[in-house]
Amino acid sequence: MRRRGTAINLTNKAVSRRTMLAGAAAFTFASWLEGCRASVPPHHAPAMDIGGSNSLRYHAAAQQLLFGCAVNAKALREDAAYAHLIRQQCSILVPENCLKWKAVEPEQGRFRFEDADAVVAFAEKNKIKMRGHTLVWHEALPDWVERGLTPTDARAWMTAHIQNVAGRYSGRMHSWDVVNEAIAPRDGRPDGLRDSVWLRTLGPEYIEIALRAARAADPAALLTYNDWGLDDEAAESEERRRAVLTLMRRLRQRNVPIDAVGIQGHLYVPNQRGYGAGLRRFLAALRELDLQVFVTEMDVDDSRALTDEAARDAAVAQEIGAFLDTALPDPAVRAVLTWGLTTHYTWLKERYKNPATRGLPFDDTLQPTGGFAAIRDAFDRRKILAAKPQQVAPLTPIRKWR
Ligand code: 9MR
Repeated sequence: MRRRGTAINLTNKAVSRRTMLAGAAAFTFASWLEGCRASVPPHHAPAMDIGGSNSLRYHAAAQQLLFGCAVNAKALREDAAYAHLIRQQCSILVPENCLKWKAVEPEQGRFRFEDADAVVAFAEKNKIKMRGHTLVWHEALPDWVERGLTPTDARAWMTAHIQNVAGRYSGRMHSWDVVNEAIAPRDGRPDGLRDSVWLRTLGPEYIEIALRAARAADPAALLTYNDWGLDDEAAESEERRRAVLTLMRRLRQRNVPIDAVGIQGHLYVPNQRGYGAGLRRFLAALRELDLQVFVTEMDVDDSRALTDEAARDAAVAQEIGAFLDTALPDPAVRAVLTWGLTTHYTWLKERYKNPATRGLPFDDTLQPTGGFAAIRDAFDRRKILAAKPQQVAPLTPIRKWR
């Protein structure tokens, strides 16, 4: 995303394009390169000013929001430019993979905390908040869990896992994705719950067991239910929202600790469905249940946008703008995280066989994309609704828990 006449941030000082061109003859390319190396980490320096008061974290904070991203632990260790960008842009981080069960407890009782410890230490050193992701999910499970689950073991193993993992970072996490992706109306259950290994072994109560264990392990963390497919106006998204609300109401009725819902926000283009009343009603209903909302994993699959870079940028920007403009006015929304910061490290490339993706705020060379500008502009446009009770769509009748 290049704008005419914007500043070029080469040495952490803003230098106008004209000044740079005028001075270009006065020094050699080699001396210029040397100067850049001394002041900024490798990769290209951004072509627009994105630091300090121009950063996403700053624009988010002005609207009482946190901005952050999923972080790749290995890249954080090895790529100084990436680490620099994270420090500059983020007020909250979530490890993309290293706190998943398979990564953190590959064998029963043997924990690997090195990567997560390093991410948490980085965050604390830089005064960045941390989210944990994720304690109970049907994916990223080690073989020993999948192989051996009996109802007795499942309960004991899940509780021990949560005690060990959430307990290790107790008091240091802003929030935890305690249960991830438990809704799947397509599986045909009346309560909309996914027919997962946890549900089959423990019944719907597994969600409650996990949340209670998480509260005991880390009483300060905001306990979050996190899911995808909750954003647009498609009929299936509305069905998924309804199932989440039904679950949240049951949890409240049963006094189960729950503080927040994570709307993942994996968007795609082109998407004719748009964002509107369904999402707004969902947010209002969550707020009335006294739940906070985090946009936890926003990115845009642009694999079907078979066009050039500028057209992809425009499509991604439009989609992000439309989604955030619908979500951000609700005061329940407290944070926006993207699933990755730069397309240099993203699951989108592999998953959608799309090496040219522009679906994150920064591209492969750490230049801001159309998505960067769209997020920042959407933050600037935020007008928080007065938190008065809203007209909420009737919910699916509450069924018996078991
Ligand atoms: O981006 C993650 C990818 O690297 C992993 O291989 C995958 C399986 O663990 O999970 C991806 O992240 C997912 C997240 O944990 C939950 N919501 C969907 C994300 C994208 O698939």
